[in-house]
Amino acid sequence: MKFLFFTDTHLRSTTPENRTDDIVETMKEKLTEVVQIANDNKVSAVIHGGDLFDIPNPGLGTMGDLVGIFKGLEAPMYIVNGNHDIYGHNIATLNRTLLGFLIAMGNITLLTREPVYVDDGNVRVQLTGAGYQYDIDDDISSYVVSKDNCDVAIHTVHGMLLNRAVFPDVRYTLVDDIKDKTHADITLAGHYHLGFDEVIYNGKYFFNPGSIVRLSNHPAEIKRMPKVLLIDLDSGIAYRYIKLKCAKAGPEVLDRSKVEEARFREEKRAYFLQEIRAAAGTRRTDPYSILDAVVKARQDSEGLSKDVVDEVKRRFAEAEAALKGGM
Ligand SMILES: [Mn+2]
Repeated sequence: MKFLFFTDTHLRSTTPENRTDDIVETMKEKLTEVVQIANDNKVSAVIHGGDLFDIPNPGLGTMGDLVGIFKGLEAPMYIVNGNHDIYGHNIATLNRTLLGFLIAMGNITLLTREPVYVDDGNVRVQLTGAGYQYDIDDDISSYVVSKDNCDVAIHTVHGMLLNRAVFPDVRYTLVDDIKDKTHADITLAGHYHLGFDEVIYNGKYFFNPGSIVRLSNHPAEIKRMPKVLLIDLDSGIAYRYIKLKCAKAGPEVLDRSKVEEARFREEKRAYFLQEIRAAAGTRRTDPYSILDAVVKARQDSEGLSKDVVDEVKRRFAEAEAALKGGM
């Protein structure tokens, strides 16, 4: 029985400044190739590691064209939500997002701690998952699952799982922290776009093949080629990475000359304001408690300093004024 894993597609309608291609066309090609790989290998299920979308509610026209490509899949698709799929890093908002809508419609199945079983009569596989939530890396609980009534347990998470400590300022979880605790035979992670080389420990496997789209022009992203992971469970655990043939070399699609710190900050600010507006739209009565929740989520996940928080609050006041103006 085979499974295909890919992650962090960040489907979006607009091309980031630092990319020289048309990202929607590029994504169509990539998703088409992923569907082809899944069908050619006759996988039993496709698993997405989260951040299917770049924002919780992207434009339906473009997204219809992109998500529609998954109709070509001959196997069911499973997913965990990423931080970009939800509002304010809060999993409780999932039902208000496009991903939540697709799950409600039955197009994609959300993986949770409640196991789903895939059984071909030869191998019985348990699937569980933990989507992104602002406190996911506060402790290891989201990464640890039990294994019941199956041959192989696969657990999928969207969190900062790393094979070694690379970030001083960001919360993360190391494979070393969970490898003795989890009973999953295979742990699949999304979130960290660069991915890491698989870790194999006492018959347990830990993977993050990296995002299939290179959104930043970080030097490591320019070198990296997007890939998916094919897992074969017919006799033991075998796997191989498949590089996407349609993916162009980094220097062809990523433009270093447009590295502009200010522009990056502007994108982050626009994204933040969008979250505020969306939250204010449904809980209009108390925007400041929404602000506090969003800021706290960001503080927890990104370790924001007080200066940054104060600046956020100042900009919130501006945004609120704009909202009252009917923007
Ligand atoms: Mn992501």
